[in-house]
Amino acid sequence: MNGDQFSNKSVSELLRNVAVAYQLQEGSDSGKNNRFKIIAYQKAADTVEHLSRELKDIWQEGKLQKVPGIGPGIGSGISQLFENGTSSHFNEVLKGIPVTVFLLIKVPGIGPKKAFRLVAHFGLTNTETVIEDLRNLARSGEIAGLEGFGQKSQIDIIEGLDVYERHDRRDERMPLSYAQKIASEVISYMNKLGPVIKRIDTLGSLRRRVATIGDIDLAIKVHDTSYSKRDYPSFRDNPYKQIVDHFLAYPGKRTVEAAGKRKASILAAGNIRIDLRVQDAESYGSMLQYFTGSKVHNIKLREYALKKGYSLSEYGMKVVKRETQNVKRTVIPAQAGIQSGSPIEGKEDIVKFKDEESLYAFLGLSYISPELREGTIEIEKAAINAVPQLISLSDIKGDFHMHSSYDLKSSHDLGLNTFEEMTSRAKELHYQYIGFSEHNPKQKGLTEAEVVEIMRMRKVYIDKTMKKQHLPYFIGLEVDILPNGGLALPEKAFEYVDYLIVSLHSSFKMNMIEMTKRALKALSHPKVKIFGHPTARLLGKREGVEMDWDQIFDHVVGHDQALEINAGPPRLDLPDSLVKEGVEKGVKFFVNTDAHAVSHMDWMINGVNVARRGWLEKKDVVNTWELKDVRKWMEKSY
Ligand code: DGT
Ligand code: CA
Ligand code: CA
Ligand code: ZN
Repeated sequence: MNGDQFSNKSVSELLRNVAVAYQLQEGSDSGKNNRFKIIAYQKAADTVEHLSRELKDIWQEGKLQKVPGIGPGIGSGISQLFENGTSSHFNEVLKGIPVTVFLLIKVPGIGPKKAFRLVAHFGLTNTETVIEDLRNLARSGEIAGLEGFGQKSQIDIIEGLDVYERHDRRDERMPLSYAQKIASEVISYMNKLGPVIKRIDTLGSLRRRVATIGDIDLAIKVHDTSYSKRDYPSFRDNPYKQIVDHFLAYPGKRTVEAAGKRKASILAAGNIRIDLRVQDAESYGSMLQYFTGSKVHNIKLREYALKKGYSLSEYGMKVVKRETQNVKRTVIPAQAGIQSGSPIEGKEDIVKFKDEESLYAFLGLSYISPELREGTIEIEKAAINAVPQLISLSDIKGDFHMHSSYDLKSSHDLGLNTFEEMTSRAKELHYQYIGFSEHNPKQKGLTEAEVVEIMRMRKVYIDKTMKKQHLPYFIGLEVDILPNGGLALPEKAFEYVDYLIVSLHSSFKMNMIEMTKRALKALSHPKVKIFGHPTARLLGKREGVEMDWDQIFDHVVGHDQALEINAGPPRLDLPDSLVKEGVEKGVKFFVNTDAHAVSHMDWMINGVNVARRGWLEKKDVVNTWELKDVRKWMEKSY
């Protein structure tokens, strides 16, 4: 028995486990009427976890019953525990559930029932290794075969384990795409509440589309309460409470961190924090703006507003100087098309905003997309109506980094799907052209002549296959950059491709000068049009290489070459900050997925998010251009 056993944290953990045990009984005879017990134990666990005093001290004073949420049943179990070091009351419920079940449910995406089935089926009873054991099973494909699990569920488990390992255990940030997935689940759950919710938006880093996310922030606009009761008599008096209560009952919730009248925070599995704020329609714009951040943007915006005589808060703007009344009167009518979101003057001289457009317009600024709100020069640009027209997913007309299953004896991995399968997905995505870029044939074991022949045959095959497909295509190839900057492809093979992507796949540890020289040498071949995933970073696993980016920018600008924004979640490379630096120097970009399967072609949105955070417009991204312009650009060589 260790002393920690009686800490608030241990007791709340135990109560949570009892709730899980009741959840596992649901659906069986003994599990009837368990709902109330589950909720009661979860509530008690939340209370105990956040008590400001030790529960044991309270018990010793005989005041256990005074703790809210601890009724006679749970109370007697806790008394037993403190008295005897164990509680027959709780043990009875927990009987027969392997301890590893309670470890597995900490992994996002694995609920009690799934955890129990995995433990039972695979005999996962070693508490030391259960996480590692599950990962190995998932990686070796054994989970997909289990009834009720399948391929998708197996991928979810691998992702969930990754987030558990990095976000929960090591306190690292989680990938945007994962945070977005969790947020979407919460949003669709919240929307079940019906018309009391008018809309839901993300806030914070999630809304700004930062590549990695600390916690998830959500905003809810409550339906206009003044007429909601008339139109929807079923509405309760307090829609805020209704929304917050519904949020606190989210099935994916593990613990409640905080609950207020118009806001609440919960933790989901994997230690993923979700913050929710509820606001009424007339002030929604201010709230959205304030909690979207970033902090630096908000500081700068506040300073900007102050100069115009307003003090900015999450509720609206207050006039701080008399003479600024004039500004207000002249600014509003001058902004065309903002009537719907026009500010409303409140009683206390506070100007409220229904939406962000009217808020920025009120300050004489054009709308600033959340992706730009990092406190660089966005406010200055908005003041002169010069914010960029950011690209969006629908602007993408093709993907130039795709690996098919065509076997050209490459030393890296092939894709899973055929040219036809990838083409057919491209058509569904309304692409107007595509480019194939398998890895180059390996150098060891093949003669130059053999490599050239492989490349010739591939071209013949692609031309023949694509003739029937009616989608314009480019024949590319992803070529390794050798440590000395040479390309892993014989010169004679170059005539069988339209373009080359050059990428770093080895020898990452080089000093900046050497690495820059190496990259510049690789980029010196006229068939090279794209520098693939330029920093070669792997998120959470490998830092990007050191490079003199200014030299790279200058080179590609001068030679009609482009840098890739690799949209694959493991990479997201170039990172947004370098994209922004590059575009300021006139660099062109491709947003590509590096798909090794048809399903990866949906990664494009990740790259578009990076592009938007890097201030890119259509003119900067080659694969948003018309086919004829892409062709012209591809054929340019120096
Ligand atoms: P994250 O969660 O680390 O990925 O980054 P953010 O930007 O989402 O930061 P978070 O969740 O702490 O706060 C959300 C936004 O709310 C943040 O960008 C700025 C804004 N904000 C304004 N005032 C405050 C404040 O007093 N406290 C916090 N936490 N946020 C504030
Ligand atoms: Ca956040
Ligand atoms: Ca937050
Ligand atoms: Zn690739």
